[in-house]
Amino acid sequence: MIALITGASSGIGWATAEALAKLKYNLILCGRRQEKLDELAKQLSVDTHTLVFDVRNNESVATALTSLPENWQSIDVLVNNAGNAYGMSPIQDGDVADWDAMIDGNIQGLLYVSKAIVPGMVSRQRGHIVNMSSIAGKQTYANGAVYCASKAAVEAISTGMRLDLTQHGIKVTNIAPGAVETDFSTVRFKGDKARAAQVYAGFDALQAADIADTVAYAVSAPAHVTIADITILAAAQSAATTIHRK
Ligand code: 8X3
Repeated sequence: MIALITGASSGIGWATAEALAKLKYNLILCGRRQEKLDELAKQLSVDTHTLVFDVRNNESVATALTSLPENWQSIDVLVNNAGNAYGMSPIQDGDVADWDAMIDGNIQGLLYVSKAIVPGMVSRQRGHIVNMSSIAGKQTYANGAVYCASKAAVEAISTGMRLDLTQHGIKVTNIAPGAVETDFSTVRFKGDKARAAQVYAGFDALQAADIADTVAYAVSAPAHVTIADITILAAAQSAATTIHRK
């Protein structure tokens, strides 16, 4: 069985590669940094194929994915994990370049990759798509309008994909994590590590492996079961921005 993971060079994507390798999936690892993908591939005990592209560029996505060797083309599981948050500010202060980056990556990128992979699943009449959404796709919070909107779009796309693809034997799982301690907040706050650390201070945040376990659970469900939508919060978290800190 073959799984393709976008955003595999760090965080949830990296952990998902480890979890799916444990399930004996051979893995197509996609990301923007070849050396990171190589480092990940080296420690996995399954066959791997690495692809470097930016999901925001449809031409590179299409070129990379149509170049897959024949024995890597029958993808069973697509994990649309690549995505990011850039900036956090009230709407009137938002940076247009940040908005573009979030909309291009989190929405268009997911669509471009899906466009390259899903037709093959339809022709094989089997497959499983796992879309990485966020609690932010279900609950909009202050200073996060565009990030939340991009993840709300992922929620809608997951629902739409399920409506269109169930008849073709394809399952769609939407996963909505809460506060996961990765470099997510460092990227969001443009490298401000102290500010990023505050996000995860005073409680046990989710770890990338917790989300990877959920992906593994969803793809391991019996043939007659679709895990459609899972929200995962840290135990100390009750809503997107409501966290009980010590
Ligand atoms: C990341 C979760 O709540 O920080 O998608 O937006 S949150």
